[in-house]
Amino acid sequence: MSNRQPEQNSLKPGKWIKSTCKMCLHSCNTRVHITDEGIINKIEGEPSSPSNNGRLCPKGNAAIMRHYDPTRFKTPLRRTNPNKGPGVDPKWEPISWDEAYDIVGRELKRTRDEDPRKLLPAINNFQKLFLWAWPAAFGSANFFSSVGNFCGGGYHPMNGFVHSAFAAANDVNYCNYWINNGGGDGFSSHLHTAAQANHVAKARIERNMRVVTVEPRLSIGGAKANEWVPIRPATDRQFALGLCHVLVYENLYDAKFLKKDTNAPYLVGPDGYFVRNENGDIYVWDAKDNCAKLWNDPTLKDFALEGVYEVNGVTCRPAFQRFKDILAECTPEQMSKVTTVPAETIRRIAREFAKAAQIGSFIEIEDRILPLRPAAYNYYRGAQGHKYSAMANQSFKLVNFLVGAIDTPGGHVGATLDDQMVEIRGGCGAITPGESGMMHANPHQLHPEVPFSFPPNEVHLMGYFPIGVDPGHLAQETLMNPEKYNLDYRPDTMLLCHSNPMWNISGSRKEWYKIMSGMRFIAAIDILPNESNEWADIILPAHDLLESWNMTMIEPPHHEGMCLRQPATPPIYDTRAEEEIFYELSKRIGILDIWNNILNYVNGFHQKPELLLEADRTYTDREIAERKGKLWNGKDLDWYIEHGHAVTPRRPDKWYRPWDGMRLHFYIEDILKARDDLKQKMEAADVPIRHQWSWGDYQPLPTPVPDPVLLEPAEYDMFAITFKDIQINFGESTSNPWIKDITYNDPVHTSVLINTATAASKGLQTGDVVRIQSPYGSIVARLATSQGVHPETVCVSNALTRVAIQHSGVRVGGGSFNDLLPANLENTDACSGQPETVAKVKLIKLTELPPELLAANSVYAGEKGRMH
Ligand SMILES: Nc1nc2c(c(=O)[nH]1)N[C@H]1C(S)=C(S)[C@@H](COP(=O)(O)OP(=O)(O)OC[C@H]3O[C@@H](n4cnc5c(=O)[nH]c(N)nc54)[C@H](O)[C@@H]3O)O[C@H]1N2
Ligand SMILES: Nc1nc2c(c(=O)[nH]1)N[C@H]1C(S)=C(S)[C@@H](COP(=O)(O)OP(=O)(O)OC[C@H]3O[C@@H](n4cnc5c(=O)[nH]c(N)nc54)[C@H](O)[C@@H]3O)O[C@H]1N2
Ligand code: SF4
Ligand SMILES: [Mo]
Repeated sequence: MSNRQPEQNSLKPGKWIKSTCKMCLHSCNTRVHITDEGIINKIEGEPSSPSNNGRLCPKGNAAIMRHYDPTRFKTPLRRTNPNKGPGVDPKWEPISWDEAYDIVGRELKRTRDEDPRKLLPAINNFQKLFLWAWPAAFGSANFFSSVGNFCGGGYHPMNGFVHSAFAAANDVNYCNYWINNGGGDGFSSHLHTAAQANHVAKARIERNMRVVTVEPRLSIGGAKANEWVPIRPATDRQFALGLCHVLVYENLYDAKFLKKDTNAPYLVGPDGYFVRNENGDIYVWDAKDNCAKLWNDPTLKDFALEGVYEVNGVTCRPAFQRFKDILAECTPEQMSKVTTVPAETIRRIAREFAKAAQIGSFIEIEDRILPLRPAAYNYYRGAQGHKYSAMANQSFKLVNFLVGAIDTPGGHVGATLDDQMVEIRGGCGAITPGESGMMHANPHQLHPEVPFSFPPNEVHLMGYFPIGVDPGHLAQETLMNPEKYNLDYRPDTMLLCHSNPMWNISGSRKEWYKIMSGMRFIAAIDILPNESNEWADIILPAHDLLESWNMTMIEPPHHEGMCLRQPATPPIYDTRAEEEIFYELSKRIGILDIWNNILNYVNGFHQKPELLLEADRTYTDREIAERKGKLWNGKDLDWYIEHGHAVTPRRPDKWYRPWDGMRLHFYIEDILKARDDLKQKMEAADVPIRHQWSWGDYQPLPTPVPDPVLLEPAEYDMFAITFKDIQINFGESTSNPWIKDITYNDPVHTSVLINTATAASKGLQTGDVVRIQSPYGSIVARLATSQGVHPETVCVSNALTRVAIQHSGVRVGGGSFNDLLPANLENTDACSGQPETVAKVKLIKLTELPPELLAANSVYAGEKGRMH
């Protein structure tokens, strides 16, 4: 099956070129057929790629329809309508590039001269991570987006702590028992979907790998799983702690691994810090000699994991015992009350998982004898996107820790963001030794820590999140209450590139619109109209993926190597490459040298002097791409043009236990250090907001404390959740005719789904129109019922969440899902910056669709009175 070769099924004569998809942030290798007339008429998966193996998802094929989308931005545009608002026609007027650059360069320079912090940037192209660094060259550490934070606020720092990696995934090569908790991995979304779906399917066919999907909704992954476990939203941490309880209290854990490869035996004092000698070395307890010893004492006979001891007058216990104490309150029965998952199911899954993990087994791979642990707990956005996100992430990791399945064949394995950066730069993702035998923890996977400042330099308060991912949504909180946060400046300029914050950030649209209205100047680099760039003063139109150059690292987990994007046609409109636009703006603002310097650093070019960018020159997308390719394997662009990619299976030494000989952080003392360091800085600067800071969010081990969303008033008796799907990229690709065709004929994407019995108990039925009301906002939708939904859940597809914009192809839904979510401190993890992404809601039946939803481009258009 995997050897199937794509066939030339195009009738017209032409040629194939090799390239890389970017209809989502992943990077499937493609081949593109271009007719002799220069028309792109087919895109297929590139068969030589071991990653996606000649396969694509529906979005990949549909890139053609976006390329030829008549609504694409075709020239630079200037707004002529001074009135701005959602859905308000900017009355664009085409202008020349010279004029556009003059205006944007002048306005950005003015802002920078006044105060660079006045710039709110939203630059989100995942295949060109180096562009994310441009605001640093400008002098602004603001971040006006939710990218990386809505999905991975706690996820990325926790992967940094545990694996020194950006992400993580189960090892499909050996795993036999795959728990999928709130993530579409291998089925519909997350890490390299189209590739991973193929590998997961093969593992199931060839090895009978069992898949257990834990989700409030019968997702694609749930429907295809061996077992679907419906769970109450925002209670995944409690489910994982229930599993941990069983693994620990039934002695189903890998004691050898915990003693030898983790800090689980390290002794912790009552303040949560490790007990150290005067040199800072950490104590453990020798269970044989019954005395305290330093962690590296050569006479150590057996590391105690349990017990309470006294060392130098301090009462202490091993980190493992601390966790066991927490777990005493996490019996399956107790966790069942929170999660609604039956206690016997939690118990059974824990036992099955431990059995499948084959604790004590080994496998030889490339002359290394490695522990084999073919069972792993995988999770993502849905499971971790909650207030106590750092704790949630750690609880999922601990399920893997307990059976020894961290970075082992078959287990849960760290995935780096870009191997190029890891190897060359020695930066994020690098594995280096830390103190007392532990691996150095590396929570900063996207950019270096933003220094603390008071008054705060960043409107999203990044300096107050020493181990978090930029909480862009907090800009609403601070800009609406600037005195409370002592903001000593007001941003008035926005630069958007490949980002749609008016769609992607949580919080009230009304408030966001006020913030947008307050901008003196907005420029947007984009290819299509969206909810955010319709507020722009100037549009700088970019090439699309079929007419530009790029070089990007293949998405993890199982492969590595660079992927080339090359133009299939010359640009069909008067557009420019993003690289060129940023260079031209840098030149005009006077930061060209800083920008080249930063590019050298973030791309690792300084490692090979011949690749270094000169300070006073501009470079094309092609030149940057060529350098990145050379840095990886020394091959020039011609080689990549011929081969398309340098993708190979991931080297096992990078993939399995790259930290061998160091101990992993089972217990994360660094979180307490970060808390106390921040506390001390806030005290010293007398930051008033410190009294409202949720210091309790910083925990070295997870607890079962309920997330605030669970404590909303009882009248909000259901949970609204949102989700991605294989054919849609956020809500974005729903303007594409091929995608629309498969999306808007599927009740999952034309109506919100609730459980059949719940509907009956509320006197609701399929076809009814409801207002979905949270304590923070509301949306309107048509209902459909299904047994594949947890009884308390309302499922809102991203395809229903677009709001009125200047793109005739976008079908609007009944409002922005993110209006239902709070953008406040109470619902943001003070440790990681993660916002809550589910909302408590109540359903209010309406007698008919509001008139605006009967408009021609609404999902519901023409559906008045229609029943599904
Ligand atoms: N096809 C496709 N692939 C993508 C993307 C895309 O838009 N489309 N986006 C990319 C990006 S940036 C990201 S961050 C990843 C995201 O990848 P995922 O994490 O897989 O994406 P989501 O669909 O947001 O969330 C996963 C699931 O969580 C469920 N869910 C919601 N709330 C809860 C909850 O409280 N508990 C549990 N257990 N489940 C819950 C939803 O039903 C959903 O099916 O995907 C990446 N890949
Ligand atoms: N309700 C809800 N909100 C969410 C999510 C959700 O699932 N539901 N997911 C969250 C997550 S995980 C993330 S990461 C964010 C994502 O949020 P965004 O990054 O804003 O999402 P996208 O829609 O992928 O991209 C934004 C815009 O990029 C433009 N674009 C596309 N291709 C190109 C290109 O080649 N060049 C340029 N210059 N522009 C291009 C398109 O106009 C698109 O509207 O949203 C978050 N917010
Ligand atoms: S998963 Fe689909 S859209 Fe994303 S890169 Fe692969 S083929 Fe393209
Ligand atoms: Mo994301």
